[in-house]
Parts: sequence; structure tokens; C-alpha cells
Amino acid sequence: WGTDGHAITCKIAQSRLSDTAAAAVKKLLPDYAQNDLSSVCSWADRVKFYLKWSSALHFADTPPKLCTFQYDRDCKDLNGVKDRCVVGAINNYTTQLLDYGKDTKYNLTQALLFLSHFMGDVHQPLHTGFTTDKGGNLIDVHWFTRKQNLHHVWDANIIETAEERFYDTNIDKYISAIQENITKTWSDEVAGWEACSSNKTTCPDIYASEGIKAACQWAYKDAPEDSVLEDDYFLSRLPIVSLRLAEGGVRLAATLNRIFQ
Ligand code: DCM
Ligand code: DCM
Ligand code: DCM
Ligand code: ZN
Ligand code: ZN
Repeated sequence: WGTDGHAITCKIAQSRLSDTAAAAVKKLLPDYAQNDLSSVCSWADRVKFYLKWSSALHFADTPPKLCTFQYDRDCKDLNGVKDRCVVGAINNYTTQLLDYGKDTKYNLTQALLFLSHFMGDVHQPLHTGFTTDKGGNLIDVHWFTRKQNLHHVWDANIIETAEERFYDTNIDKYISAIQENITKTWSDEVAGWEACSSNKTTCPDIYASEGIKAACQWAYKDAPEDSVLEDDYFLSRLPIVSLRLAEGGVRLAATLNRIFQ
């Protein structure tokens, strides 16, 4: 996601933290964040240019057309490096944060900022897109009249167009609308989003598997090279974007609540 997508997931997440998790997050956040997780939710994007090893941790590309994610195939030993994808990164930073309150070799402030960012990214369907088109980056389209690539449409354009058209260009109004959906439209599903198999602290394999399925069903569908994407595409995909932002926020909170319980 772009800065708005990340700010949205982190705002939703911080509003759902238990008292214990909220206190730990407050302690770990840098002072300049003023206890606002969303203000540093895009930190991982600003540092990838000099922390070069981190740039591969924002996504988990999958083989074309299969529409499945498999850790051993898509993350485990990529180019001879272990866990080099967003799913591995979520597992690793979750494990680091479990050291909270102990003597640790890890920088837990960085671990919190990375985990909060990558939990958003794993929910962007094209961050689990195909290796062959770099998650849609190599697919040139038009977003209404503007030249764009399909990855950027999903990172930013759908969200920005929605904010302009429906929410007075006000991100807080869009966040409120998603929060209302969480408590009403999706209320029966939230416990399922939060759940994690066999006492695990976080379940990013599930989040990535859903992601590539959504990429095949919604992002790639009817969006080939040189297509013009306008109202038909925008209005049918916006509910998917809102759902993925909601799931990312709910699961970041659930993961942090399990880490710091
Ligand atoms: N890595 C990490 N935290 C660090 C350093 C590295 O999570 N402080 C991850 C990024 C790569 C893997 O470890 O997935 C190997 O990194 P490197 O390229 O530095 O060997
Ligand atoms: N950071 C950290 N430990 C440090 C320095 C920085 O964990 N010694 C993290 C927390 C800060 C971020 O990195 O939010 C640095 O942010 P910036 O690049 O905006 O200074
Ligand atoms: N990206 C991706 N898959 C790739 C390469 C990049 O999902 N194989 C993502 C990471 C960024 C965006 O696409 O969100 C743009 O990448 P970059 O800044 O590396 O061009
Ligand atoms: Zn992206
Ligand atoms: Zn990212």
C-alpha cells in the first residue's frame, strides 16, 4: 500500500489493542510518533533505499496463474536466502517482539514498525502477485485518463479516488466508514480473521493465500496491459480494498494482543 493504506491499517489496529498491548506499543514507539502508530506505519518504505535487504520483505510473489501461496516454494529459500518475503518477515518480527520485557539483542522499536507495515502489505492483493509481472508493476494501464501501472492502482489510486469521491478527501472519514463496516457488515467474520491455527501468534500464510486469490479474482481480472480502468473497475474493486484494509488492521491488533498478552 501507499501511505494512506498503511495509515488506515495502523489506525484501525491501534484502536483495537488490549490495555497491555497498548502500553507496550506506547513504550516502543519513538517519541516523535506521539503514541500514534499510524504516523510511522510507512517508515519501512522510507528506509528500504538504504536498508537494502529490507526491500524484498514487502511482498511475496507467486508463480503465474496458480493463484496459490506456498511458503516453501515462494519464500523459504528464495535465491538461496531464507525467509526473504513478507510472510517470513511477519514471522521473524513477531518472534523478535516476543522478547519484549526480556534482555534482547533485537531492536524492538524497529521490529514493531516493520511488523505493522508488513501486516498491511501482505493484505494488498498484488503484494502476493505473479513473479512474471512483479506483482502488476510491469502491467501498464490507464487509471481513468492517467497512465499508471496496475500495482500502483492497488497501492494508491483506488484508495485516493474513493477518498476524493466519497469522503471529502478526508482519510479519517474513510477510516470511520471501514470501522463501521467492521462492527456491522463484517461483524460475524471478525473472529475468523483474528483466529490463528494451533496456538500460533500470527498466521501470515493464510493472509498471503487469501491475497493471491483476491489478486486473481479481482486485481488481474479484466485489467490486461493497455486496458483503461474506470468506474466499472473502481466501483467493483473498492469493496475488496476496504475489506483487505479492515482485515489487515484487525489482524495487526490481534497479533500484537497475542504478542503482549
Ligand atoms: N533480516 C532481518 N533483520 C535484520 C537483518 C536481516 O529480518 N536486521 C532479514 C532480511 C533477509 C534475511 O534476514 O530476509 C537475510 O538478510 P541479509 O540480506 O542481511 O543477509
Ligand atoms: N530506530 C530505532 N533505533 C534507533 C534509531 C531509529 O529503532 N537507534 C527506529 C525508530 C525510528 C526509526 O528507526 O522510528 C528512525 O526513523 P527516522 O528514519 O525517521 O529517523
Ligand atoms: N513489488 C512487488 N513485487 C515485486 C516488486 C515490487 O509487489 N516483484 C512492490 C513493492 C512496492 C511496489 O511493488 O510496493 C513498487 O516496487 P519498487 O519500489 O521496488 O518499484
Ligand atoms: Zn506496493
Ligand atoms: Zn511496503
